[in-house]
Amino acid sequence: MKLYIYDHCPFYVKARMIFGLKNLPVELVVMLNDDEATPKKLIGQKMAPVLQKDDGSAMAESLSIVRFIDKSDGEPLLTGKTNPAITDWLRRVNGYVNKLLPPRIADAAFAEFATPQARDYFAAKKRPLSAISPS
Ligand SMILES: N[C@@H](CCC(=O)N[C@@H](CS)C(=O)NCC(=O)O)C(=O)O
Repeated sequence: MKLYIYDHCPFYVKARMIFGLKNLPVELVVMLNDDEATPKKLIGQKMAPVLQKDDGSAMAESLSIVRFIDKSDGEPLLTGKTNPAITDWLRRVNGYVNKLLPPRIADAAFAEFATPQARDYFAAKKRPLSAISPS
């Protein structure tokens, strides 16, 4: 199986963890950030992570990927209750993390930014509207 990813993406980390937890092999494919064709071909939209199964079919949504892989051997590990305190914490943190992280990610050495065009694509997409000067 292949997991198409952006290394900076927290949803990728979520999807990746279940493979580690179950000690299952997966091939990681880092897409260039400006590569719209690959994810659109796989799932019809520009988004990661994407799981490509051995039969060639593709699946989006990190939580769906986690659930699919967890059940794939008939021995699911994620059977406990979810913790509402973590849900609350994520809701609070999401309020500011999306403002703090993108400018730092845009400067970091991730493989999805291997070309200047890919880095510029990310920076342009994440630039806050307030930083765009009127013309
Ligand atoms: N609900 C999705 C969200 C995935 C998502 O938003 N991924 C971001 C990267 S962290 C993305 O692909 N954004 C579009 C883009 O970067 O062009 C999931 O859980 O997998």
